[in-house]
Amino acid sequence: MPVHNVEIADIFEEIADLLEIEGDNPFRIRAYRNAARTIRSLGRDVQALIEQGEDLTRLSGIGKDLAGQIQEVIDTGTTHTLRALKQEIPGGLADLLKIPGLGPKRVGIIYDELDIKSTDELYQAACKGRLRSLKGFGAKIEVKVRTAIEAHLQKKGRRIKLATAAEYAEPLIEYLAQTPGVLQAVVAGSYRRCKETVGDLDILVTAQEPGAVMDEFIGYDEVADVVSKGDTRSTVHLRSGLQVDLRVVAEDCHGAALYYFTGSRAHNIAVRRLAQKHGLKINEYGVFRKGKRIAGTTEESVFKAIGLRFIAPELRENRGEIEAARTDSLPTLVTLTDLKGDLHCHTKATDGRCDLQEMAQAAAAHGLSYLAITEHSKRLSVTHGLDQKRLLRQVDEIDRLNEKLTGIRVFKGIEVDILEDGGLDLPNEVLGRLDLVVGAVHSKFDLPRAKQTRRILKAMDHPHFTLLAHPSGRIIEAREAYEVDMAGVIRHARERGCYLELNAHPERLDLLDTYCQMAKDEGVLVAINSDAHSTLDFDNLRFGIGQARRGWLSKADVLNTRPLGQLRKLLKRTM
Ligand code: DGT
Ligand code: CA
Ligand code: CA
Repeated sequence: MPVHNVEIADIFEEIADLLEIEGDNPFRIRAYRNAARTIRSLGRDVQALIEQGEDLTRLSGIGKDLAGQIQEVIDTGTTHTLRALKQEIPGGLADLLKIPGLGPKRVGIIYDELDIKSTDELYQAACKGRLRSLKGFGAKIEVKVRTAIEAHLQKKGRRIKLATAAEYAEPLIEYLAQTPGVLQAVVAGSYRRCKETVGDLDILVTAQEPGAVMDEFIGYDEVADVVSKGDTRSTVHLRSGLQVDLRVVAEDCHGAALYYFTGSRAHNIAVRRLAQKHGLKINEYGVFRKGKRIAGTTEESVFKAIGLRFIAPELRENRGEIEAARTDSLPTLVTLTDLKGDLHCHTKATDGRCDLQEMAQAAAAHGLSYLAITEHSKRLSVTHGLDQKRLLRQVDEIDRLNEKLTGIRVFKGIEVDILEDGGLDLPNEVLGRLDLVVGAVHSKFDLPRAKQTRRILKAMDHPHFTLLAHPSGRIIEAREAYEVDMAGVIRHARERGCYLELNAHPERLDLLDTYCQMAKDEGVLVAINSDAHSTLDFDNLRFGIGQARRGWLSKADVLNTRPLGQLRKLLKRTM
């Protein structure tokens, strides 16, 4: 049975949680968390890598022991470490860690003092006011815990990250496509629109015989339960809990059905209204005039019939795309092959896993002609961030490497911490020797909006500042964006001649789509960067491209679509 990266990452995360409650060695805990993060964000299936004979210890944060545990998960579905921990610690305690305001220390106290072992028990205790008197707690935390649990209870179903959904969708599509009689299998819905998270997978199959496809579908070995099974539509849950909706249509309805099930709902409704104005009816079977079908075999035919240019799926959110399609003013969206380079990555020198040359060659193998090395700066000590001396040593190393390499140019950069007062974590003289300076907020996420905004604007005023990394600071489904006036940040970037990053890491996808649009309107270029920590991470660029397309960006709006010579000029600050 296939084991997915998320499943392995979840196991490591759970081990780390349990170790933390036990008060285990912080380094050991961090090792599990780092490994989980690496695996979660890999562009490829770990299991497939093993089958191809790849050495897992080449991945960021994976040593011999963890590689062995990964193999164990693939072979047995779990690890002995996790089993042992679960015997020691009540299972519900790990869930408590997910509640905002509760770290392992507080969870330990709750368990020791009140014998609370589950979210339910915790909720009851919070409602009765029993938490506030515990050591290290207080009324404020008690309210926070209560409202967090309430919010969690209200949340219907979990959304999953696009990259995680891809891990499930790709093998399933391959499986369905191989079923006899199937002409085509595609994922529609929010997945096709490249939304950063998806609620479920909507799969559309074109086939002559729906019945046979449905039997194959529910027989897929990852299906845990069948919610409904009909002739043309069925719904199942996979083992992970992910819901999959399948529709089977005849070949001549493929376009209309694909269009309908790609959505978004808001887009569909607006288009249907427009069609009605022209005396047309549009549904999942086709476009009709006075009961006569005039289109529906392809999506293109549907658009044509209602007088619209083809709208890329990523734009179908009813945010102006229909009017643009009507007036032929849609942007030509950026594609993966437009990218000429990558301006943000890490090596072994800090928290990356591969050396300079390996990263450069991997970038070249991905068709890139330049790569900026941008290690963390010293303040981010957990990553072994560079101080002045180590950075200058790396600068020399890159100079030597560039003399040797052909086909790829390595730029000297840094991902420098933006300090609380807007200063940068390394002195001017050093930053001035680099090709680019990527500034990033890694601390004090909770500053008030005005202060956070001032901090970032001030960092941009710095003469060597080039690019603002992951501008909102959010981690999808895990950490909210910090409060900041993004419109102000974008305007300031234009005034100062700096750029914004769209970080393609699957957990970030930051710049957000609506801000991409804002940057484009203001004429501020966006750099789509992998933030690679290993040679495999360049695969993540495709998710950055998806997000950029949702943000209406064209090739011209993206900094690193520029060829080397032009890019070099753009990296020079003139303001
Ligand atoms: P999700 O799953 O929450 O990430 O979002 P979607 O957009 O994939 O939504 P989903 O799975 O409920 O439905 C897939 C598509 O099917 C949706 O984007 C548009 C279409 N659709 C579903 N229900 C309706 C409906 O009641 N009216 C219209 N016009 N379209 C619908
Ligand atoms: Ca969906
Ligand atoms: Ca659905």
